[in-house]
Amino acid sequence: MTQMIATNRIKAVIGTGITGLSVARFLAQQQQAFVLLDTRTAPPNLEKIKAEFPQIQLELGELNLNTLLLCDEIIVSPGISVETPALAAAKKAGIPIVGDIEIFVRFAKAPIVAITGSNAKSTVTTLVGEMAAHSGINVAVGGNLGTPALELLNDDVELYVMELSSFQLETVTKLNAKVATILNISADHLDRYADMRAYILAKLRVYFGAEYIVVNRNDVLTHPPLAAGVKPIYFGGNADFGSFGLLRENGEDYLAKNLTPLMPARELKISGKHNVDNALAALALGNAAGISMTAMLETLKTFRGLPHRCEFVAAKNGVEFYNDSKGTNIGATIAAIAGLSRSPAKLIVILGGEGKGQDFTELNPVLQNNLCRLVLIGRDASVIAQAVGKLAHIEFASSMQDAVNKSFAQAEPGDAVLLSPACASFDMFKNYEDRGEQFCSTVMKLSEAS
Ligand code: UMA
Ligand code: ADP
Repeated sequence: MTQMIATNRIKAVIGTGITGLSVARFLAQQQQAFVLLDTRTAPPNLEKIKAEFPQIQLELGELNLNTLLLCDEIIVSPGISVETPALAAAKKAGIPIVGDIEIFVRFAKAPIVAITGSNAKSTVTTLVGEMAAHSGINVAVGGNLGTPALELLNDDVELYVMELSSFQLETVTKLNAKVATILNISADHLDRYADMRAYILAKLRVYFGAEYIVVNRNDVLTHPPLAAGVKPIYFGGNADFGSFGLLRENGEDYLAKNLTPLMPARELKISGKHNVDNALAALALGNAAGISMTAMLETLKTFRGLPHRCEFVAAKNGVEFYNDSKGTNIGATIAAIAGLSRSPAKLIVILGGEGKGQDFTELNPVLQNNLCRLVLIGRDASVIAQAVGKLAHIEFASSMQDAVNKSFAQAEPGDAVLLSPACASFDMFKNYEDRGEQFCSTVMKLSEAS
């Protein structure tokens, strides 16, 4: 510390996860002095940090306000709230608190496509990234998607496509994106935010300083209250001027820009109506970012989506199985049910896990409008049953194998089985990938009647 105080400009980096490590590496490259803190006593990456930065002052456990007060800027990882008492006190004392995204914006030389929302971020970010790459643009894709922002910085990059979480946006002052979007808003992370208002305000920061903004026509919460002179581009709903929407011509639905058909919706390889919205959002973002329309449409005709997001698994005895294990909140599950429902055939939905205190009565309208049967798993199965019990035929299952078997037993040809839990997975599985993989492997083992 003494040595660093001599520089008179010290940064505090909070968190030793993948963001904190990327910030530490970036600061070291800049020859910028820093201290590293993590509230955990046994945080990740300790060995790496000690090997790469042997001189660094590392403080573990409760954040020490005195250390923070010696710094000229605090760079927090997204997983730690700026409301943490020591951080709030440091802020009150006038020390600026930023995140890795703010630092990234200071150094990024290429335009940024900034994508947030409660759901669909990873899908749309990947799609826009693939569209840009297909059109020959040297594109860097990351953020909340996995590769931390500072690891993407490179002077050769021509376009950054960034997935941003509300946690990352909280500490952004001005993103100055070429184009920014909030894809949709539904309840999530209410264990971190005081209420929905605080969550939405964090998301709205994505628009600060944007040249273009893309908003969801059917979700007013994605519209900035005062668009400060920026004309929004809409996606979703019926095609109209100034929008990317659906146009019906000769009995066929087309993805359209303004009132010009671009491609038939049936040529999309991603399933469900919500993925039509995702395709339209990607087109709107890509168009504003200057990606060639031909390349974007070609990408849409081959992009099969990410694993565990309404992914078609197999058909057994005429029953289709879909894995939407990434459906970890009610909003995602509502979209999956609405997108895959096939009345008069049935949709059997495997639902449940750790409910994160969500209000499952919000599922009632979508269950009422679609012919659904539920197979409930996990810790909060009975909470869900209580909330939706009057509206759906319900069975309980003790494992993924049991859930798949019980679903298959009640399915008839033409029906579909959807794993979309609306819950976190940690009560029964390692993570959402493990849950989805167990679903897929059980489905593949189902024997078909001859
Ligand atoms: N933590 C502490 N004390 C600390 C610092 C962190 O307890 O001092 C805890 C956090 O509460 C959290 C965990 O450590 O439980 C990880 O937090 P982190 O900020 O160190 O996370 P990183 O490893 O840097 O990963 C983060 C994102 N994680 C979070 O926002 C929690 C990753 O998104 C992201 O891919 C990565 O940066 C690169 O940008 C993950 C995520 O779950 C996928 N995001 C949430 C979501 O998508 O819903 C927002
Ligand atoms: P995120 O990165 O925001 O979590 P993903 O693309 O990983 O988004 O998808 C997460 C979940 O949201 C999946 O279950 C997926 O089926 C669902 N989903 C995808 N698109 C939409 C949409 N437009 N509206 C609501 N839910 C969606």
